[in-house]
Amino acid sequence: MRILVADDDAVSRRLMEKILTQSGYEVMTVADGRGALDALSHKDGPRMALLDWMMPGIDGPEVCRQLRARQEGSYVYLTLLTSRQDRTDVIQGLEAGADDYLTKPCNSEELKARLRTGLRILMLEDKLVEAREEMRMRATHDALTGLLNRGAVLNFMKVEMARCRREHTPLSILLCDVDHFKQVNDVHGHLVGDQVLRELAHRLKQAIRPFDGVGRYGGEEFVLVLSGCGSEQLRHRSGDILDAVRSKPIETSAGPLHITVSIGAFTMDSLEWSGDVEFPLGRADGALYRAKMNGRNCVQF
Ligand code: GH3
Ligand code: MG
Ligand code: MG
Ligand code: MG
Repeated sequence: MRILVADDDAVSRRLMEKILTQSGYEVMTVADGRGALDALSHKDGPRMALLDWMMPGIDGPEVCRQLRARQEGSYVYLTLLTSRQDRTDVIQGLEAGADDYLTKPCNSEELKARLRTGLRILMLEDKLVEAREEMRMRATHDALTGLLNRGAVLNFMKVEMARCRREHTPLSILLCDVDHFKQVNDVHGHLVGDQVLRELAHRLKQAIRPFDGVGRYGGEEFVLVLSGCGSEQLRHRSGDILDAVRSKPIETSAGPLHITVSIGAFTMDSLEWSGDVEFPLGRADGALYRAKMNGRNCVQF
């Protein structure tokens, strides 16, 4: 674990460095609050810091205050070091955002024990961040395919529609439905059906650009949002998507399966449409119906 020591007194700095290095910490030292803020604001900066209270310029509590005010970055465990023993100071320090404080000269065993507490808190903090991220992923992604789920892709579509309207650029949406998918399930079973959906999702994701969106709309239906894609471009791009699916069979535990999709596409070139997603989805759905009627494995606009 890396730790930052900020102290304007060179002797204190060296003493701390010695104690901490002996306990296995990788120590970084700075002589003032500005240096501490710079080091701790860095993306890969230390996650623990011992901050002298009194330093010229920015003092220890002010470092705490400024660090806590920032929105980004990982949590840093902050310990203030003070030679003062006044209780109001301690309260001030903690209110400024310090996690702990120690009075100088400090006992090296106490220092180590308190830093171990800090390490435990950082571990809990990391677990919390991880759990929060996983919850966010689960709320917005489909468990089977890993694509955006219905709610999230419709939300993406709404945001893109607003942006394209603002910037006067076109936007295309595609509804993509697997042809005769029920047969895959009926003949080979649901697990094989699931394998097909997963690979299909992968191919669709590969076929779009990083700033486009793709999500699972329902069962074996996907929705793609192609930002900046007008009707001319859409002809090529939707053909590419058909090809991405059908160009080679999908490997499953029941052997390779030749899968095709039908696509209903709709482009919003005009600025006249209202902002809701229902209208373009309805139009794409109508086009998808025509694609199915037309014999499947094709795009209709
Ligand atoms: P069409 O070409 O007209 O679209 O025919 P289809 O058989 O694909 O259409 P239909 O709507 O009759 O069947 C869709 C099937 O997709 C039925 C449903 O059991 C299956 N399905 C939906 N979600 C999943 C899933 O998550 N896994 C699997 N294996 N099958 C699913
Ligand atoms: Mg000092
Ligand atoms: Mg369907
Ligand atoms: Mg289908």
